[in-house]
Amino acid sequence: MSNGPSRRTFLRGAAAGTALLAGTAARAQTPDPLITEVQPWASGFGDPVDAHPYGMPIRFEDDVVRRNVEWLTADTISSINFTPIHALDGTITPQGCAFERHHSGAIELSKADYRLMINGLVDRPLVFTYADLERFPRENHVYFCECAANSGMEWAGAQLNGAQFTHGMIHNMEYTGVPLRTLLEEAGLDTAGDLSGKWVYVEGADASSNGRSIPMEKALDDCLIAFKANGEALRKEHGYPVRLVVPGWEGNMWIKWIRRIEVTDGPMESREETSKYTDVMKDGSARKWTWAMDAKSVVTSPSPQAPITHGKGPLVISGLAWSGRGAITRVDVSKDGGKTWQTARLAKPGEKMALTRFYLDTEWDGEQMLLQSRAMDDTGYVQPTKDQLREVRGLNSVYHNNGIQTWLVNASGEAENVEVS
Ligand SMILES: Nc1nc2c(c(=O)[nH]1)N[C@H]1C(S)=C(S)[C@@H](COP(=O)(O)O)O[C@H]1N2
Ligand SMILES: [Mo]
Repeated sequence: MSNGPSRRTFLRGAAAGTALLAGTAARAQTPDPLITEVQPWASGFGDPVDAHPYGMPIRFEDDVVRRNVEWLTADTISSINFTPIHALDGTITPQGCAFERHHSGAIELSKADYRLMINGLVDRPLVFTYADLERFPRENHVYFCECAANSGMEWAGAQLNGAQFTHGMIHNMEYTGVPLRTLLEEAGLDTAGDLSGKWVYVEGADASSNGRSIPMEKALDDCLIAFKANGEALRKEHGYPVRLVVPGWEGNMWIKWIRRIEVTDGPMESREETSKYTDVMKDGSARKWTWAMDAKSVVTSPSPQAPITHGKGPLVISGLAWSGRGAITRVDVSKDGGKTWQTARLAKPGEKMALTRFYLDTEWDGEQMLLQSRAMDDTGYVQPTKDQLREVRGLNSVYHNNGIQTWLVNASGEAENVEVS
């Protein structure tokens, strides 16, 4: 966690009013018009307060947007786009740039038309309106949602050139909602009784329905029927007006536009949990359930879409780490492809099943780097290398790739997706 002597020099330099970084603007001999001349923004009025009833990012941030990869899916209806994680900081993902994954497009469903049914093995099958849901005690929690296919294109080798594309099927929001447990109890489920072998089957109101089975233990533990994210209503694309939040578990189970919860005697074995979202292993067999997302991390800057542009000297290396099994306790960063490691600084102590921001405040001597990050969680789990994963999983997997990512940063500060073995 030590920043070394150069960081102190840097701060002393700042206090003395000299250039922060070697050789640039502050040392220029010619006067800087941005300092010496009155600028247009200081000689007229800005926008009135009612110019933007709902604010959008300033136009200079136009490139901080979701992007899709055209060849990945046949069309943009059953498709995916990616969060611009290379351009964000902190941990909360603004809804407007949080990745989307739909199997039959994002539907428009109003609060007035919204209904949620609980049926199956309950004493009192119930149908809730949106207004009904608002009358149950609410909770707030920050959780990440990661699609099981995140990094799925990288199994056979480095493929997509950017953290947005290799790791951007993730978002992290503060959800407001009612515990699923509360609603199941309202429907008369005896949560103190013997529920062994019981499951819930959850489905959405869209044409795909995206039905999934969830074991009762998880359903009663921490699942949320959520209607707000980051303080405001969910966006249409994230399931407005109500979605299911399944902390730490693969994004596919986070049913959007949730319309029905059936208590069952066993898993439904739906399409989304049989032909999809299962893992092909090295020997060709398929592993049935892989729900929790194992600990993972990625350096978001520098990275292919966020090169170093400032030359030698102080460099902030930053990234994200998360674990579906608990809280991140430590992240190490390597500049030499995993030969040596330094422990990064966590911006805040890791929170359970939420993104953790890490920083390595360092010096760059202009040398080539093979940048990696390695996450550890409070179960003692250490993020594996891609080769360690492949020993178990082979090359034909799609989902659940949490291997260590490598960026080759060259002498001009540009970065590229590579692999080391
Ligand atoms: N009803 C419904 N729920 C759904 C989906 C869907 O297509 N329909 N896609 C799932 C998948 S595969 C993922 S990864 C997450 C993505 O959530 P997001 O669109 O908010 O990022 O929603 C899940 N819930
Ligand atoms: Mo997904």
